[in-house]
Amino acid sequence: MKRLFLTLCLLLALCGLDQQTQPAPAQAQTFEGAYLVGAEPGWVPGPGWTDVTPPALAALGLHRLIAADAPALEQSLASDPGVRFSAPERSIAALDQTITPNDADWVLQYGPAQIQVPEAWQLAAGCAVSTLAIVDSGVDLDHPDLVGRIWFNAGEVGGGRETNGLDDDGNGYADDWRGWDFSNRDNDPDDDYGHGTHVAGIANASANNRIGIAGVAGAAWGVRIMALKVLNAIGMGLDGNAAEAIKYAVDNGAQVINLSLGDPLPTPALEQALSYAAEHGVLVVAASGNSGISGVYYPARYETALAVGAVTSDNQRAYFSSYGPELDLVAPGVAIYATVPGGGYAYRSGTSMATPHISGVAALLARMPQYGSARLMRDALIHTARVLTPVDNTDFFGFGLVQARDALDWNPEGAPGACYAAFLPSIESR
Ligand SMILES: [Ca+2]
Ligand SMILES: [Ca+2]
Ligand SMILES: [Ca+2]
Ligand SMILES: [Ca+2]
Repeated sequence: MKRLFLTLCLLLALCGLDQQTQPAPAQAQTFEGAYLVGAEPGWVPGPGWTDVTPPALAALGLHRLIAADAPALEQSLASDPGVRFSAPERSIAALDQTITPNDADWVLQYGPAQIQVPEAWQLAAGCAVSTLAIVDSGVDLDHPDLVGRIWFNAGEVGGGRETNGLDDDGNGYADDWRGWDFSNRDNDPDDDYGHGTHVAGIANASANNRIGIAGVAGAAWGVRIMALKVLNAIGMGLDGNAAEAIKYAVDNGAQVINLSLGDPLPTPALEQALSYAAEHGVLVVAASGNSGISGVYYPARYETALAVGAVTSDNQRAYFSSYGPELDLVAPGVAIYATVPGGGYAYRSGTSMATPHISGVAALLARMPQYGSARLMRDALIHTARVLTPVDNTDFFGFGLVQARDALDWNPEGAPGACYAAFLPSIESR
């Protein structure tokens, strides 16, 4: 039998570039409790009111009035013949559908805003659950920004089933209550290398929990990471194990699979596994490679994968991003700040980091009934991408930069956007 045990090279990660900074917001002057009055020319307010009208408002025939006990004085305005109307000054809100999460390090994250993620969160509240499989070096399951975003296997949880040595749900794996380690053949897919934890955080770290970062899908209730370890403590693995992990993900309910790994050579085992995923409606999102030259890596290169390249914060191709006609989309992948094992955070760069920006959006799509298949998710992502193609560089950018909000809003079948009405109750202003 022909041996197909190719070694998968990790699409790694240069790190530690410059930190991004943002100016502090200006302190606004407030007029809470003020009244706005429209009055005849030459009108002056009665006793008890202080007129704080700026010239531009006065030119509109308006007065801004404040008083220590304004409600008690309101009647005097209503009965004043020189007053055409009066009303308490009201608050108005921006209508750009942007949510600013309260995570401490949000200011260090340029990626989500670059691909419309805050706008998308308003569309993606309240929907069904979805599961995103991270086939990688494992995940730090105890990381404070990931705990609560991890998938558990209901058939292996409770009553001691986690540790009884039995395959309680009959899926072929004993005690696989929180994913599986295909690299060491055990039930603990913890991350001893650090790559998978970073990828998982980009896609789905808890948003709006005040700490660390906000993952792309991290503000949406019910998005879970299935931790499947196939890369070992030095970031290497076997394509047979990765194929097995993909089969596991499909069979155990994942709708989206993130593959931030690959190799320049074809891998028929992964091609077969990707076909299995496609047949079952599961979307596979894969990194294009970090060679910096033409030639998309496998398995991203297969038609059954959505191949993802990396761009900078200026939407330029990252110098390392492998390109070619098979490239489908691009996403931010340079100096990405995200979770690392041990509860920390770090910067990393790579097409590995671009890929979970898109698998995270796909995990949001997967929760909406109108995107119930890999084909529809793929079409939504591709047809709404922002074209980044000056002249004829489609090989660099594929269909362009993923746009989370537009993808969620694409709605190809004309079915109702079932999740629009529900706003995210966990989001609060800073
Ligand atoms: Ca089992
Ligand atoms: Ca068990
Ligand atoms: Ca293990
Ligand atoms: Ca967070």
